[in-house]
Amino acid sequence: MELAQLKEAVIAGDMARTKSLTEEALEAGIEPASILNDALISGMDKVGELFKVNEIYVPEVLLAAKSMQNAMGVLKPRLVDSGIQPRGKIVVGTVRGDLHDIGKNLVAMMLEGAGFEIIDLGNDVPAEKFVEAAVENDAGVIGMSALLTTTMHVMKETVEMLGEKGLSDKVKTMIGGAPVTASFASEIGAAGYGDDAATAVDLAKEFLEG
Ligand code: B1M
Repeated sequence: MELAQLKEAVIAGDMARTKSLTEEALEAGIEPASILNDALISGMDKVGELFKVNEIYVPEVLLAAKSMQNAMGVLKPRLVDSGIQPRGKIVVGTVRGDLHDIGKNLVAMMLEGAGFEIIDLGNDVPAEKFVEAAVENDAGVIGMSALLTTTMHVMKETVEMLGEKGLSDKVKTMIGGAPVTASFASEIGAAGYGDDAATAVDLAKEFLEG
């Protein structure tokens, strides 16, 4: 059993094969951490790279992310057993008034694929809920998605609320979604703007790992 085959299965978005190869790898005695890092995460990193340069598109990314999640279902209990720490915690959600969650789900899956622990608040999330969840879970990043120009202001409210509570240094904000821009992010004082899910992963690494 070669981890390279498993990595290829993730990149190809082959859900059934990803799951069965993960089971095989565990049965062959390969360390869960190695399966995670050398096959699954490394496969998703490649997917992120291909996505960034438009060699693959959203449907392929979703399939790869689903495959990764399938494999994580098999791997998670074993990872917990072996005491692997997640890379850091991130609260994600689509802002209040906004029900578009496809992009947010993609970002959440890619972040999970990169080894972060995700607290997904779903959609229609008000500023106070983002802040409360970050405090309760001791998360270092809040990731907000908005697809409507009329809901982007909730991102500003969240950034301001963090500032009022003196949490701006402890909890970084990253924002994204079709109408959101880098200049809007700097205008409202968000720590980062992600044009796509792969950029969101790069930002999270930067925020949580320096
Ligand atoms: Co709606 N919708 N929609 N819609 N919808 C848009 C956004 C719209 C641009 C369509 C249009 O008119 N051309 C328009 C918004 C106009 C505007 O505000 N300027 C619009 C509208 C008007 C509406 C309604 C008001 C329609 C109505 O009822 N009259 C209504 C609003 C409902 C509500 O939210 N309250 C509505 C409803 C819906 C559906 C429910 C039918 C459905 C959503 C289903 C769902 O999400 N579960 C829907 C859809 C599918 C769309 C379009 C067609 C596609 C959105 C999508 O999923 N894209 C959209 C048109 C468009 O964007 N082309 C549209 C794929 C997704 C992977 O991309 O979300 O951009 P995206 O995410 C990307 C990046 O933006 C980035 O990474 C992702 C991957 O690259 N990203 C982040 C996203 N979040 C990020 C967070 C990050 C970092 C990166 O850090 C945390």
